[in-house]
Amino acid sequence: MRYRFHNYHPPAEDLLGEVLSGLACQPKRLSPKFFYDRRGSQLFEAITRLPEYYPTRTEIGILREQGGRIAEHLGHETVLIELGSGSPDKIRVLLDSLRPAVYMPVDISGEHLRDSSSHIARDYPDLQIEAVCADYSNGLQLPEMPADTARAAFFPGSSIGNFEPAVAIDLLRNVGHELGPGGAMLIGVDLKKDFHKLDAAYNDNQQITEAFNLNLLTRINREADANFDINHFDHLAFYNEDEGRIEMHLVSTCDQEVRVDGRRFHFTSGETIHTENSYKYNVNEFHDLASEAGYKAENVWIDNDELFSVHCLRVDSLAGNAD
Ligand code: AVI
Repeated sequence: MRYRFHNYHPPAEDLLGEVLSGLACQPKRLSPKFFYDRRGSQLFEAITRLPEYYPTRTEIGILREQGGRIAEHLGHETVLIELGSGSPDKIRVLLDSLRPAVYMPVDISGEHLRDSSSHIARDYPDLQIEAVCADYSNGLQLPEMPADTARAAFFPGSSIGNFEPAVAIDLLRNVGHELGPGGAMLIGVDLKKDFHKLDAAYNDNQQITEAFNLNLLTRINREADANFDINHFDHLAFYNEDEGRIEMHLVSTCDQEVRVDGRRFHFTSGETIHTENSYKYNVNEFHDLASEAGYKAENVWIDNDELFSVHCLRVDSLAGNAD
């Protein structure tokens, strides 16, 4: 069997519990991991093709250009673990240059994972695929893999930027434990840059990012028995210079009360739900973060316009906690 699907997806109560506690916080917040139901994953794919959203095509350009060098670092015939099976074009570039023995995409959205990995299975019939539906932000649980096959991780799209730096360090450390000493990680990280360029990437003219942000409420209505009226919330995204991050929020456009699973939450006009952070790092800042997580920085590739970076990290010291 060349294709297997492993379902470690958290039960629905996890969503409900996290939504209830997030809305009880002051300021209110919701985790960005809940963006990715089937519709949210489709909207995110549409975002990656927007003219304003430079990260995806820039990262793919780097992967294409540096395929040979990347393979020298990551090696061939590995178990290639992809965290967040985001853009189908990206992984194809990497599969072509790395030719891994096993491809293991890990994604929180089961529907999206099934769709994308079955397309890969069709186009790469000799590749063993072990698709894992899991929330990797809560510790990485992976199926058994052959002990004698080297492991490499691919963490594309600057998804690491969606975690608070301290959480990002824990996450990278956990992945390091799965890779083992000497294991390699290829990770895409969005760079700090002129804030107009950043603002535009999260406030696109076609308002796809707005639809992506609002879809979170539609999902909660469906899966947590809630009654958000999406006509009474606006998309807000801006670069917070002090924190070095894009923030996304949903702004209540009036005083209103929303019911979630029988509980009532009051919103004043202008009050926001903080839905996402997207941290941006210059190269040195990211090297410091990787080193705190137990990795040595081996190489970094940057596009000519200095928009995006792709780092090769090597597991150096496994000290610290693993979940
Ligand atoms: C998945 N993640 C890296 C995207 C980002 O840029 O932070 C999610 C996104 N949010 C709005 N647009 C894209």
